[in-house]
Amino acid sequence: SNRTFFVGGNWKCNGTRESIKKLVEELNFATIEKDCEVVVAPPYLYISQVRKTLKDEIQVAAQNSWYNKGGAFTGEISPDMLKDVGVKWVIQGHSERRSIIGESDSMIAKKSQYCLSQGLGVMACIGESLAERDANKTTEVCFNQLSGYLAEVKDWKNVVVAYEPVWAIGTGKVATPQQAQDVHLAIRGWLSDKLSPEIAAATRIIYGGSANASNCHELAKMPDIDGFLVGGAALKGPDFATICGAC
Ligand code: G2H
Repeated sequence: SNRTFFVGGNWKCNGTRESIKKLVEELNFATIEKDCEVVVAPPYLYISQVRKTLKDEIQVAAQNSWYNKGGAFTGEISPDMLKDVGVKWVIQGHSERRSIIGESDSMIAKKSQYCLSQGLGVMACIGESLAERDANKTTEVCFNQLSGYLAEVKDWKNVVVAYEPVWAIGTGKVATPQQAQDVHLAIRGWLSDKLSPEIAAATRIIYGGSANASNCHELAKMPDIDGFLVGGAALKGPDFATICGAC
């Protein structure tokens, strides 16, 4: 396809100044393919450290945001602040935030829309649980979550859809290339129906859930898999670089 391969590293709530210094050194040392867009998402606290030390060809993302300008919102970080420290992307709607923190579709959509309105890109996460898959509700669940975004998001140009089946997240149980491809194709069909065939053809749909340096190549061969959102394997520089090279 003519979609630029996209790989995000989601560091989740991991790291120390010292371990992150080492990871940045590994990433700076790695060769990043020219035709791959690479983004890493450190915990908020370490974003500035990473942006100051990481080479420019790797972009920095946040794992969450507040959904408006700053103000009297104790404990929150506004997208305006993220931009101020050089952040270009924000992960929204990760299943850990949906299920553990209790974020709703509408909250996620509002955050996404505000980030987009400020010129930040959004990695819009969706994905079904094991019970939902077993009940043959995979596409229904994904389409419902996409509809949540659609309620607020007007311009999808800076949106990357991240399909992350919950049963594959951090479990070592990766989706098979065909399982992932089937859902990615369905998502592209939904984008075509609800937005336009042009937007569907241009939107990157990336896979997340136990993607690693050994399974990435088979997954990346599938026509509708345009990259990865990587958790555990993104904490190891050489493994992450291998995944970026799978384009
Ligand atoms: C899915 C993924 C990154 P992991 O959450 O977003 O994590 O690769 O550890 O399954």
